[in-house]
Amino acid sequence: MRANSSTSGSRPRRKVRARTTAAVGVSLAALAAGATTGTGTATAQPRDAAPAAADCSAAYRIEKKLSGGTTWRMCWRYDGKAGLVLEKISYQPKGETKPIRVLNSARLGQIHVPYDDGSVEYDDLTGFGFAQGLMPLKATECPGGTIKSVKVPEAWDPQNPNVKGLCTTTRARGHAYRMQGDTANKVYAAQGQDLLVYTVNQVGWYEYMTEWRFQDDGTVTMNVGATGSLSYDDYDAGDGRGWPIGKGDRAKATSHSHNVFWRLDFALDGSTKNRVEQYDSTVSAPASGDRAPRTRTSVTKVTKELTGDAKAYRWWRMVSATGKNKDGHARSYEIVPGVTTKYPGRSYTKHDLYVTEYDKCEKFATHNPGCGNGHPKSVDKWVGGQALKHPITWMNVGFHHIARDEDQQPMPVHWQGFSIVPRDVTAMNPLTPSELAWQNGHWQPRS
Ligand SMILES: [Cu+2]
Repeated sequence: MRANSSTSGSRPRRKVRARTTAAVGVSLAALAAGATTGTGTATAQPRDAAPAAADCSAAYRIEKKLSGGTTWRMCWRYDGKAGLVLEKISYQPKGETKPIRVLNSARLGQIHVPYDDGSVEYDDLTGFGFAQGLMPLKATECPGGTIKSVKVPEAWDPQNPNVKGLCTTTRARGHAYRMQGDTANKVYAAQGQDLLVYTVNQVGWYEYMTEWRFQDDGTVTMNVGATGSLSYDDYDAGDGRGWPIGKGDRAKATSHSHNVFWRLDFALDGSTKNRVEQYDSTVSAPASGDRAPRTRTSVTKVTKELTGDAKAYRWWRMVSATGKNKDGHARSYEIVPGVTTKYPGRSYTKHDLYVTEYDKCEKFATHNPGCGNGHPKSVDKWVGGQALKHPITWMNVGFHHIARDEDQQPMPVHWQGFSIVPRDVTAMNPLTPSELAWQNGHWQPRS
């Protein structure tokens, strides 16, 4: 089924196009915090499965040992609405004898696109064929990597449901660390390397790149990049406030928002019973006798479903129910929000983070189609005071797109996203060189 634009009445903006048509596009350039860029490449070939990871068949397995000695393993599948879904994601830095499970499942939860003039809004995943718009990638679009064939459910062309559209590759990240040693001629330095997993999905005039970046230091960054082309049908700026694109002042591109949701199902050390904590710090003026202001950090245990708002000096972490690192500290992953413009126009986009108790029918943050009658359709309504035994993390990252002349043509990729960063998953930097492995805690210099 092709994108259904009937909901926009006489002004369809989700233009239906043949899959062979190349799309072009525009978007503001603003790299989301946490995204690291790099240009280096290396081969990412499927390796022989370790027995521990062999819970999906070879065709659906992604496994890569990165140059720093870290191995990421996961399974993938392709959902008829969510598109790429990564499952059973584990991280094994050098020095760990077995993979450490991080996530049970990681996927998009919605791309919500409301237009500023109030004429229309889109739920791209659940309503406009995001998954069916999977684009085939050429080898040059997956440099140094492997492109897997994806069978698209409910493909628009049922005779040809297979699309070579899933790229796995590696990319250089630049310095992982640098440290001057005790002697002037000894420098400890390493270049980081990331595993990248991505697809491109066309929705109307836009193409969305869904990128998952698994770093050799344990960080995972998920980004959606909007590219393709500004919507041809959206140069009317019905509110008179769009941005003029092209000569003079006639063709005003209508401004709009892209509100992207991710759904993460953590399973640290293999258990979904993760604990949620929120940290807040307050800074107070110097007390008499102090030379500087004081900062106090406090933790709030989040035991019930949460509606969270990012702000300075606030962060959250998911804590393992069972696992500790070699220092005896509970393993956890910190949630690091990216740059966002929170859209206040809908109840579900009013907050940055939602943590809900697992319910198997709750798959999409808005316009959720899977639950029965009477069950609310959006994530904000699922936060209802239930105790968290199996918390599901929903992150909302918004971008207000006021088009600019540079958005044509094609539209430069605009990224939005966030990261999860290991906190005490290993006892030291997972990339620590062996000569420094003894320098843990309040160590004494050796003479
Ligand atoms: Cu846009």
